[in-house]
Amino acid sequence: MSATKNLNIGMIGYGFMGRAHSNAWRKVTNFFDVPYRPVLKAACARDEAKLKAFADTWGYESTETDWRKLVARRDIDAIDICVPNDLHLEIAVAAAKAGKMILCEKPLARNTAEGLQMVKAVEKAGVLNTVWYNYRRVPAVTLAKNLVDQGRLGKIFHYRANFLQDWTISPDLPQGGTGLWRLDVKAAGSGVTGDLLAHCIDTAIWINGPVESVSAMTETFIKKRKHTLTGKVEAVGIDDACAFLARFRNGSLAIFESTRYARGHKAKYTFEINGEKASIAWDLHDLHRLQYFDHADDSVVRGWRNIHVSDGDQPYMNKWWVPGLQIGYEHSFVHQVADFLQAAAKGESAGPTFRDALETTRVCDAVLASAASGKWVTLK
Ligand code: SOE
Repeated sequence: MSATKNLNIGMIGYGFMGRAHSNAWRKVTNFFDVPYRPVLKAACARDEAKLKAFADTWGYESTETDWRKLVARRDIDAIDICVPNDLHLEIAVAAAKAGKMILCEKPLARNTAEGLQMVKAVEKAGVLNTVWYNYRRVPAVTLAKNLVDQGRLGKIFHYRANFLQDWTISPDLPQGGTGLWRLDVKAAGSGVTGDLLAHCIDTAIWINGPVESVSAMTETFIKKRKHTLTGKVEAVGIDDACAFLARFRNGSLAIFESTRYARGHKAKYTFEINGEKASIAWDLHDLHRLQYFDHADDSVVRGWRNIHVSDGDQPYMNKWWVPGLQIGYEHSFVHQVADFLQAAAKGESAGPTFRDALETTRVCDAVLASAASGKWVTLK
């Protein structure tokens, strides 16, 4: 299959994710045999000067300062939403009504009610959609999923995940505005639960199946921060840290922890899965490696294998360099674009779809409800 048709991209937002996604759109045809050639047609944001610089850097053909105008443009096929969470709903619903394909940055929405409206909008309009839970497409993580699906771990007993950071420890850090909207509950919806645990939950559901019930605790260590937009010191509404226990439908027990107060950790996402026959472990700081312990190994050499995921037989790796040469974080986004384009040619959405991602948001809401009530919450 070769890229015979253009797919015109309208990018909304130019922050960290705007860059990660733009890079993926640009790179994909250099490495993957995809049915569409993405064209960076227009970039959209409010700050005209910054937008112009972003558009020039990444090679966007045009700019818009009003997302409604971008969504209304007939020459745009797909809308890529890279703005704070409080704008996801309105943009996605408008884009769906305009018949655009939609790629939405995670988390899908601030809460289940918003997410449900987004799911209904894309399903009613019949538009292709996906949510950028990029870690699914780190080759070592995809390999973990494949090993579990092949039954190599047997019955799963335990799932354990962490996402640790330390960037909000200073009480002088304001909340709100560019770069700091994640600290403002109105813009973000929640703190580490929606921002970081959502990644862990997405991966966990994908690999280990549905979550049945959760019991959580949260803490807001810094209760008041100056708000960048109002200039006033305001109450902090986000969870700075969250830990929860979960039961999965397959009978396994799980423990999840996330914080922005783990001094020394910048983006320490790890998970470990223990099954009857084998265990696997992964660490974002060593993202190209998968740790694997197989109880069936001869006992004299049995032990944890440190798999360097760079062989052509391993997920996505035959598209990159030669065995032994690893890839990194940005490639997970390239993989999502490649899968999205392949699926689009068949008239399908690439996972996680809005509906898949809604499940993660439902678990996040259950976690926050449990932390508020101090009780176990069952997901219906
Ligand atoms: C927060 O610091 C953040 O950038 C998240 O928003 C991303 O989703 C995560 O991948 C890295 O950390």
